[in-house]
Order: sequence, then C-alpha cells, then structure tokens
Amino acid sequence: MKLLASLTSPFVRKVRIVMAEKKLDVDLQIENVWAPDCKVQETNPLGKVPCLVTEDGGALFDSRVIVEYLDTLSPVSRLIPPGGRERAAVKCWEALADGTLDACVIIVKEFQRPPAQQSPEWIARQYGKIQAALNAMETTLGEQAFCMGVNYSLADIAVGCVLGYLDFRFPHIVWRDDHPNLARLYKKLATRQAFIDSEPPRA
Ligand code: GSF
Repeated sequence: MKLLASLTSPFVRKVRIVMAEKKLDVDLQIENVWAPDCKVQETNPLGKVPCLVTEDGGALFDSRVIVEYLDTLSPVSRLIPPGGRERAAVKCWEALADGTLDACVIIVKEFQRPPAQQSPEWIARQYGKIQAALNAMETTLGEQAFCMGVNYSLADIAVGCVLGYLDFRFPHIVWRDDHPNLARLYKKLATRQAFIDSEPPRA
C-alpha cells in the first residue's frame, strides 16, 4: 500500500497514526498538493491528500474512508466499534474533529492570500467553530480517560490530531487553560509512539 501524503497535513497524520497503531506497513509518497506540477489529481480527482493506493492499484480517499478500511485489515488494536450507537459516536467524534481541522485549514489558507483579499468575517466565523468544537469536546470528554470512556479509539486519534495541529499552526490559541480535560487527554496521547513518530516537522 502507498499513501500519498504531506507531513504537515493533520488528516494524513490521522491515517498514519491509525496505521502505526494497527502495525500496518505503508510506503509514504510525499506530495506538495499546492505545486502546479502535482500529480495527486491523477489518483484522487479532488487533488487532496491523504489518498491511499491499494495493492490492486485502486485509490481510496478521504481520511475517514481510509481509516475505516484500515481498521478492517487487522484485528490488532480495533479502533472503530463494529456497529450500533458506539460506532456512530466514534464517527461523530471524528466528524467533529475533522470539521474543526477544516476550519483551521481555511484560516491558514485565508492568511496566505494577499491581505486585501482576506475576509475578517470569514476568518472570525472559522475561529468561532474551533472554539465551539473545543468546548463541546471538553464537555463530552469530561473526566473520562478517553473520548469513548475506558477504551482508546479512533475518536482519540482524531481529537489528538486537532490538538496537535493547534499547537503546530495556532500557538496563539491557548486551549489548555480553558480545556483541562483535553489537556489531560493530549498529554497522554502525546506519549504514544504513533503520535511521536507523526509529529509535523518544525522547519
Ligand atoms: C480533507 C483533506 C485535505 O483537506 C480528508 O482527507 O479527510 N476531508 C479530507 N487535505 C489538504 C491538505 S491539509 O490541509 O490537510 C489538501 O490536500 N488540500 C489540497 C486542496 O487542493 O484542497
């Protein structure tokens, strides 16, 4: 299997952590999706990473589809419950985390536009989503060891990727002070080898 990837993408990080937790091997093919000669679109028409190229040459995207597939490949460290309310709850945590990342990426991209073309209202709207999502995660996590209670799952990986991305791209958001439950969770997640090995490069 080959993963079209970027080392700074939080969605790619989620997939890499799932692979590491499940002890699955993959070749990383680093792509710059913003380069004019980037070939990702030949594999994923949306031109986005992550994109998984399977042994039979097929392509899977986006990160939610990829991690769901990966979880079926090995019984090692089941990360998504097989069905029912629990499965939906994990997927909902993931949707909340991914939606938060979407808002983050919009802000990063907006700030790369010429200042005169940036929309302060659009940026403020995204910051509002990030804050509301952090508050919801904090409350739902509560005193539990992990998002789903006692078991580590994809929900923790998805949330961990958000918190890591905030530290990486939004150091001005001091989320730990107002979100002690998330801070406690992230401290624990950050010691896992899969998280350590997928830290974004700080060049
Ligand atoms: C999001 C992937 C994405 O935005 C997923 O896989 O979960 N819902 C998708 N990838 C970005 C890189 S990043 O900011 O993580 C990407 O490849 N953008 C290129 C583009 O043309 O939008």
